[in-house]
Amino acid sequence: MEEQEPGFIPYQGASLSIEESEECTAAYLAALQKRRSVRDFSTTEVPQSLIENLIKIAATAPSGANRQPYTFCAIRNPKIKKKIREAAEKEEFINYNGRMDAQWLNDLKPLGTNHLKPFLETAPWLIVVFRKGYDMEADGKHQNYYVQESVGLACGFLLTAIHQAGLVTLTHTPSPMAFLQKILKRPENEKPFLLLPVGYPAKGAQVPNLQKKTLEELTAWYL
Ligand code: IYR
Repeated sequence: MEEQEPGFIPYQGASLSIEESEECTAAYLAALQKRRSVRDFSTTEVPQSLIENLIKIAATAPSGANRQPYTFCAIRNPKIKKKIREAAEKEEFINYNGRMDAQWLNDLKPLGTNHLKPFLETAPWLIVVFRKGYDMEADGKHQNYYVQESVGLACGFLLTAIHQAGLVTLTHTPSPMAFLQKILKRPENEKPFLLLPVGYPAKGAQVPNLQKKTLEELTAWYL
């Protein structure tokens, strides 16, 4: 039997043949190529148990020193959603009317967005991800590491999980987002990172016809 280091356990990831890996990655690629940011939500309910699984999946992501420097606020309460929509639209109005420069506005044209964000009320759930620069513990502040990277990775896992669950979302960052901290009464060590409406797509939902970069554009090989 192999010697067990104290504090270590055997790695339990799947062991696949090359063929199985090829098949798996091809299937996963085909699935994720269908992922799109959707702004048109159905009001169909999504059970809390599903949201719980999505958050658990997000929390499997690696993080600096495994400190998981985030809080996921899952909001179904219509009054809170309304408050968030009103505050977000206020900021977005300023964004679209002076805060974003001409090039930015031009880059957004294909997306067909404006300051109105009805999805913040129609989507059955909003998940607001907060990043924690530090944790408050009984004996004071405890620092976190690579916070932006760690929270970004968890959000990436969350996005793929949402897609794989047959749900849709949209990475919404109604900058500045400080109002989220106030509305959700989050402590001083939590700063808003990302707002994700989560639900089913509306019947006939449409998305802009965008293309992803090719492998050649994205890759430099060193063989
Ligand atoms: N936050 C605004 C504008 C916006 C900015 C980017 I960068 C996008 O990729 C999409 C939108 C909004 O949500 O409308």
